[in-house]
Formats: sequence, structure tokens, C-alpha cells
Amino acid sequence: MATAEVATHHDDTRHHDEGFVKKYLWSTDHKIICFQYMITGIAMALIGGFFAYAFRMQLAFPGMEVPLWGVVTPGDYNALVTNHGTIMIFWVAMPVLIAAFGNYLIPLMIGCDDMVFPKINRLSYQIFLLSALVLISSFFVEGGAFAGAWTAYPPLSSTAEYSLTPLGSSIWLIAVALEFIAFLLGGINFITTAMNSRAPGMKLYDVPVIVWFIVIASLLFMASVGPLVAGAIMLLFDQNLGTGFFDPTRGGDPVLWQHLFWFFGHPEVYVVLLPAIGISAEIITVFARKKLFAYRTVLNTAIATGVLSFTVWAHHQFVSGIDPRMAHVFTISTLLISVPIAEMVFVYIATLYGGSITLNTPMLWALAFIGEFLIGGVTGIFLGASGSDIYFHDTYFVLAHFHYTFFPIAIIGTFAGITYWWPKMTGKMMNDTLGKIHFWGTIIPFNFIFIPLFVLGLAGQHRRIYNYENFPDLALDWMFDLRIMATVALLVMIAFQVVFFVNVFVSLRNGKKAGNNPWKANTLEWVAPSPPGHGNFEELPTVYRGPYEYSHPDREEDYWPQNEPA
Ligand code: HEM
Ligand SMILES: [Cu+2]
Repeated sequence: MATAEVATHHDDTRHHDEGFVKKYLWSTDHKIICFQYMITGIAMALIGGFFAYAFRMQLAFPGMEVPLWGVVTPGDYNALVTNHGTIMIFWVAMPVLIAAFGNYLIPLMIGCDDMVFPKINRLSYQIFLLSALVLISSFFVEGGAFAGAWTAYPPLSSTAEYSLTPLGSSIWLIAVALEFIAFLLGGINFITTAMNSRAPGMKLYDVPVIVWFIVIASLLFMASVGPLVAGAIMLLFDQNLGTGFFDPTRGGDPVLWQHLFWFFGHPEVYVVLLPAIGISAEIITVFARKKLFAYRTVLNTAIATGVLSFTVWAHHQFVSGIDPRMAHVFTISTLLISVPIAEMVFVYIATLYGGSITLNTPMLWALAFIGEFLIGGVTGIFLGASGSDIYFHDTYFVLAHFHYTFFPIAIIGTFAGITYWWPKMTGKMMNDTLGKIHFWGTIIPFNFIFIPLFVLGLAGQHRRIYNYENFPDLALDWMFDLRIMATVALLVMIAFQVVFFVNVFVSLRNGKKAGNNPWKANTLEWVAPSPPGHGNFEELPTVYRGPYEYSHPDREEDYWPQNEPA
């Protein structure tokens, strides 16, 4: 018995000297899996961003030879738009916000050593990586990558002759299906770990909101993805076996796909929103040195949003021939869902109110998240009401609206999270001046990209159009000026991303040592060494209170870590 124990122990210590492959590529450590998801997600963001650059160049300067791409043909254009959208949602927002942050934060913030199922965790990343490679391979097959838009509406997507990408469309569906499997596997870990592995003393209401939000997001994903998986299989059959589930010429109904797609698609917005808005919550309390206002209400709000998000999907179908009485129902449910989200914004403002605020880089990102997302939310009201949506539908107004929600989620939320947890992840501080240059160099151009697009949408510019010169009403000089403004702003924004990578590099080489708790925060990840080793904590923590005890009146220190006895 005793010798066996010694032997396993011995194995354990040897584990630490494993080679690069075992340590970084084949690891089951949740922190390494975080980095794998993060690096893959950022690489995919560069690809998705490059696509946006190529088609925005085409939109502003039609027919131009685009540097690094060449002439964007109409077929290229469709494939670029389609894969830009798909990549940004499924291969950037989901892996970075849920998988990477979920992996890093859940075990550390609840005070345990790893996920409940580390091998499933590793498998989930490997399937995700495979799905990304499958997707990218679609660019190299005959006919090229899928070009039927990220919503893949049939009949365009169901018949090879219509989409002109016979192999690309099936490969795209397979890639998306694999990606869903990866996220189902990942979600199992997030939910079970948060429920079962909490440190002694940590009650459900002592769990930081970001952990709660990732758990709720995983549940939402699980509950919504089923119909879409069924739909994806039916669409694959339509494409390859001659069935006609969605093709009216073969007796099917294309609107069925819209139901299956958006029953998943709308909750998906909240799946990615919740982690991002949770990151913002953590940062705001720390840098306002205040208790998160109405913690329990925030949680109930998130749950209410999740439930309501299953009742709004047909707001995407107001022009698909929906019965006007049903349109009213979906208008009401859609307007209702803006209530809990708006309430969350008020809660954050109440948290900031009277706080002693530090405007460092993570805090700037967290505040920008709220401000920019608010524009997305408010413009969504116009689209949620069926009467006005009939006018706005499929214009650039919609496009500007959802970029004002997705950009804060995927880009602002990610930079907020990375800059805040960087000292924990690497043991080094980032340079705050470089951070601020990067912040302003991203936020200002972002608004110059998308505000013009609101205007163009109101003026009738439709999405998914290759060349507006073909439409005399939309080829006016002032419209081209706005298109050029948006494209130039994108180029400026891309240029400023270099500052971020420089900051990463400088910090890793020469950054100031961070110490365990540079922000004087309460949550448990800051108790672990920076960066935490295999197994996270030197000694597993015990929890005595909730995560947001800042500026407590009875304390001299303005913070009160969760693991510090009274
Ligand atoms: C910051 C750089 C970005 C720019 C300049 C940009 C620009 C655009 C434009 C112009 C289109 C529409 C093209 C057309 O309909 O003809 C588009 C579509 C889309 N974008 Fe972005 N985008 C950016 C970032 C993002 C991010 C971060 C996300 C999500 C996380 C995203 C998600 C989408 C989606 C889902 C579509 C719809 C694709 C489709 O209709 O099939 N984009 N983008
Ligand atoms: Cu929706």
C-alpha cells in the first residue's frame, strides 16, 4: 500500500518535467487548456478580421486589387462574409469567452485544483481544434468555401447548384457540428465543476458572478443547440442525399430552417454575452472598490434573460410571412428581454456610483463594454418591434446594431479579461500606457466603422451586396464617402492591434513582477501564486464570505479576501 502510494507520488512529480508536447499540447491542466483555446481563438480572430478587411476594401473601393488578397470576386465576397460571421461567433467569441475564460477562471475562482473531468476537457479542445482545421480546409476544396451566409438559409444552402460551393457547404456544416460537440463537452465540465468542487465554506451565493454566468451560458447552450443539430443533419441530407426537408421544390419548407436556426441563434447571443458582461462586473467592483450592487438580483436577472431568450427567436422572421398576431407576441417578448439586460446596466452604474474609481486599462475596457453595448441594445429595440423591423430588415442598420453588441462582447470583453487577469496568468504586469494607447486606438475607430453603417442602413443600403455601383440609388458620392470612412477606420483599428501584441511581448520579457494580488482583489484566484502551478493553490483555500467585500466600514483595509478569516 505505502509503496504504491510513494510510486504514484513519484510519477506525479516526474510529470512536471515532461517535454513540451506533454506539458503544452497534451495537457489536462485547465490553465493550459485555457491558453490553447485563447491562442486558437485569437488566431481565428486574425483570420476573421482579415476577411473583414478584404470585403470592406471591396465595399469602399469596388473592383480594387486588395493587398494580400487580390481582386475580390462576387463568389469570394460571399464566402468571405459567410466565413467572417461564422468564425467570429463560433471560433472566436465562444472559444475565447466561454472556453478560455471558463477554463481558467472556474477552478481558480471556486478554489479547487482542476476541472472534474480533465480528460474530457482536453478532448473538447482537440475536437474544437479539429473543427477549426476542417473549416479552414473548406477554402481549399473545389468550388471554395461555403457562401450561403452564416445563417445558411435554404434553399440557397440546400442545393449545390444554388450556392456554387458543393463541397464547401457540407464541410462548413460538418465543422459547425464538430464545434458544437466540443462545446457540449466543455459545458459538462463547467457546470459539474462549479457545482461540485467549490472550496469548503463557499455557498452558492459566494460564487463570483463571472463563474455563475459561464455556468448559465453553458446551460443555455445545451438547451438551445439540439434543434439546430437536428436541422444541420437535415440540411446535410438535403445537400447530399436528395431529401427535401427545406427545399420547396422538393416539398420542403425553408422557414422550418429559420425556426430551428434562430431557436438556437438568439439564445446564442446570450451565451456569449453573459461571460463578457460577467468579466465587466468583476473588473468594475475591483476598480471602483465597491460591492457589486444587488448581487442576487444580477444573478436572477441573468437566469431570467436565459429563460426569456427562448421566446424571442421569430423576431428574425418578421418578413418571412409570419402571421401578424404572432409578430405581436414576438415583439412583446423581445421588448421584455431588454428589461433584464437594461437592469444589469443600471446595476453596474449603481456599483460605480460613489466609488473610488481607478481608470486603468482593464477598467477602461470594462466601462467601454457597457457604453458600447448600450448602443447595441438601444438600436435593438427598433429591430425587435415588428412594425419598424419591416423597414430595417437586412439593411446595414441591422449590421451596425449587431456589431455594436458583438464587438463589445467578443473584442472589448476579451481585452477586458486579458488585461485584468494577465498578471495572474503570466506573473507579469502589462504596461498601462501601451494598454491605453491600444484601448483608444481600438475604441475610436470602432465607432467610426459602425456609426456610418447605421446611416447607410437607414438610407436603404442592403447587407450582403457585393458592389453598390450596380445600384444607382446607392452609388451616390456621400454614400461612398461613408463607406470609405468605415473602411479607413478599420485599417486604423487593425494597425493599433500591433500595440497590443507589442505590450504582450514587452510584458513577457521585461514586465514588472506582479505578485499574487496586484489589484487587491477579493476572489480566490488572487490567493494562488502568479502564475499558478500545477494544482493551482499551495494550500486549498477555505471561504468565509462573498466575493465583493470592498470598502467594508468595519475594516481598515479596503478589501476583504474571501479566504481571510474574520
Ligand atoms: C471589427 C471589425 C469588423 C468589421 C469591420 C466587420 C464588418 C462586417 C461587415 C461589413 C459585414 C457585412 C458584409 C455584408 O453583409 O455584405 C459583417 C458581417 C458579419 N459580422 Fe462583422 N465585422 C467586424 C467584426 C465582427 C465581430 C467581432 C463579430 C462577432 C463576434 C462579427 C460578426 C459578423 C456576423 C455574424 C456577420 C454576418 C455575416 C452574414 O451575413 O453571413 N463581426 N461584418
Ligand atoms: Cu434574435
